[in-house]
Amino acid sequence: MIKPASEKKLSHNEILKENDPLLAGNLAATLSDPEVDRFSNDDGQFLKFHGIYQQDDRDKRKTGKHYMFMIRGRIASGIMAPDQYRVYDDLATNYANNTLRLTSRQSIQFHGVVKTGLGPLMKTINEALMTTLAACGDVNRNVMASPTPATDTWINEVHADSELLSNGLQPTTQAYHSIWVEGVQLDLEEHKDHEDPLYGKTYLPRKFKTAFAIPPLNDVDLFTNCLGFIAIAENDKLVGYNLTAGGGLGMSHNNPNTFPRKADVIGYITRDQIENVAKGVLTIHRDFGDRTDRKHARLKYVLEEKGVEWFRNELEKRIGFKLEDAKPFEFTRQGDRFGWHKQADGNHFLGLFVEAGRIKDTDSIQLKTAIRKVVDSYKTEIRLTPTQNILIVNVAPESLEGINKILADHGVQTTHEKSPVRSATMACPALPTCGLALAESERYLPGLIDRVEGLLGNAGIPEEEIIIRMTGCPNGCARPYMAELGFVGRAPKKYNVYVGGNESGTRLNRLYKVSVKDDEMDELLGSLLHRFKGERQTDERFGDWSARALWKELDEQEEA
Ligand code: SRM
Ligand code: SF4
Repeated sequence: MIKPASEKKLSHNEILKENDPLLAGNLAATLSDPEVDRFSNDDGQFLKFHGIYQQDDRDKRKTGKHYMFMIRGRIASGIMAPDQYRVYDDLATNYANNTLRLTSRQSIQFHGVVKTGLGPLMKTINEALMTTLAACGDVNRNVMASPTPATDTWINEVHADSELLSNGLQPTTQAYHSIWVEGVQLDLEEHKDHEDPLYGKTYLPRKFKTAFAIPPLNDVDLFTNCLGFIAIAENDKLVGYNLTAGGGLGMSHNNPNTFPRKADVIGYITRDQIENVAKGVLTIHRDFGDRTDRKHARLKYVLEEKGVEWFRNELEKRIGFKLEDAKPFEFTRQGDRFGWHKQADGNHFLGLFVEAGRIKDTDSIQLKTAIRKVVDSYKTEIRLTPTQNILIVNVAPESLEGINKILADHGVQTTHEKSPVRSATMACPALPTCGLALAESERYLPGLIDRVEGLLGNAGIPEEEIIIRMTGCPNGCARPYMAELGFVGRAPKKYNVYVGGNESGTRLNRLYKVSVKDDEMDELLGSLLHRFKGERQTDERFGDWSARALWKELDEQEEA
């Protein structure tokens, strides 16, 4: 066992990593043991680095713990070739709960996989040359990048840079391959000195998140990432990136040491410098992040406490050159474009809204079957968006009609027939799978939006778009703190209500009301929407009105 150098005790996860830097635990042995339906709690921590969460069905807790697994892919920029999508779709049918859960970081999760299905599922993903390694854990996670091929001819270069970092920041442990592909338990004694060239023996103090944005679209919610790159083009050529660092949203109720934080703009770099710079930022987190308190261990707290000047100096020492000043940029919008649009190269893409990110078949809409038929018939590339939707891209003009027919035959709408307010929503999974959920989210938000649609109608603004996001706890997985109207679970049927985020994703919202009960929601939201209708300035959005009118009230309350 290592001896902590500081007065404070290292967190338990630090000891686990130090003692088993391969992250192998007892995983292979437990996996092949037919007598057990779960892994030990310590092995549960190692599983995360392999992209797996051990969960139990919280709907069934009254009858004991029913263990199951969530598996998350690592899919750089959310880009999937047709064959890769087909593998995911088959795995969802054969081993998970027959749904694919699109995530807020352009990935896909399987839910409800039992232990006997875990091995075959993981092996198949790897045999299809995909991976789940480092989709979770104290490492760099799935790298996000704007997926929308709308206007810029150089978007592919941004995707290449995103992939470069996705690969370049990957941990090197052999355990992943040996457990999930070869089914072999590594000899830990033999590998006890394994030291990852980038992460060292104990990896990062906490998760690390990276994203690339292409202004004016801020669809990746850039400022919520630990490390961010804002594409800068000159004469229609990508030349470099503004660098951002220190964003993150997770917090805990009643713990003022934890808070959402927007990233700072640090400087400008050229394209050839991104890997060196990314490693510099990541190793600052590795070396200065708080390893004694996992709630206070993200890079954002290093930036907050040591300051941007210190951070820039430390980074320049590590990368060996001075950063240029950031170049001008402007974000005007977040979110996805729905319906058919023309790509810069003359092909077409279709943006499809996926409610709460859940691709499934219901009696009225067979979304899962429809997407699969489109992919089978037209070999289309699928792109996952940062707001849990999908884009079907690179579609030749002559294929549009056939794709529209498949979708229509399965009840899937391709035009913006869903209300604008619904298509701007996101919810995290929460119950019954997430062990941290304090309230419902994915299962609750669609019904709440039915009510909001009614309230918008009553207020005389039925077509208003309001960016609404909900999470079942304050960890912020659907990025509720950037929403114009955010709901954060506090207890069953009780939510904290946040207001004042903006359309460009550049402003954190503020807590407006604490613990609003489900049966108080219509009155609160109805009165806010009526006020908004009456007080808004020309074309003012709900978030901007809230930041102007409601924040003033909050300031007055704080001063009183
Ligand atoms: Fe998250 C933990 C789901 C994006 C902040 N997140 C979890 C876990 C794994 C629960 C757990 O630790 O037991 C959730 C699994 C639930 C389930 O049943 O599937 C979970 N997070 C998700 C996803 C699936 C939400 C979604 O609706 O899409 C997202 C997966 C993204 C991916 O593909 O990698 C997801 N999580 C986020 C984001 C948004 C983002 O990254 O853009 C955040 C806020 C940004 C940030 O990191 O600060 C986020 N998740 C957290 C936190 C708080 C971390 C912190 O700094 O304190 C936790 C709790 C933890 O890590 O202990 C968490
Ligand atoms: Fe679970 Fe909370 Fe994340 Fe929702 S926000 S998925 S409840 S950890």
